[in-house]
Amino acid sequence: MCLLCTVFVLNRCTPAPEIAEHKLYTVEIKEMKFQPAELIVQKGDTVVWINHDIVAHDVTEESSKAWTSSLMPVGKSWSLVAEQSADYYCSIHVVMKGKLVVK
Ligand SMILES: [Cu+2]
Repeated sequence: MCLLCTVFVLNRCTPAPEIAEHKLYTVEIKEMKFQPAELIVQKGDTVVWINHDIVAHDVTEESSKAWTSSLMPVGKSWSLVAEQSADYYCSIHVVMKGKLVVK
């Protein structure tokens, strides 16, 4: 059997794509903004917010405060396993808004 055929046969034994590992996404907080402001992820992926600004912020679900990072001092990060889409904001600086879209 040629090498390519061997690879093909072996690949067929690997797990199905739908149980592939979950991904990790990062949202930077900089200059009073979430960057990127809108993030599209798959359910079960992890999103990490990192405060790279010069003041403290938080990351809070906007409509019902379903989740919050609590106060994130400069240099700190907080993570969430994405379960459903949400609009979020910084409850200290309410003009700071972001969107998480869970597919
Ligand atoms: Cu803020």
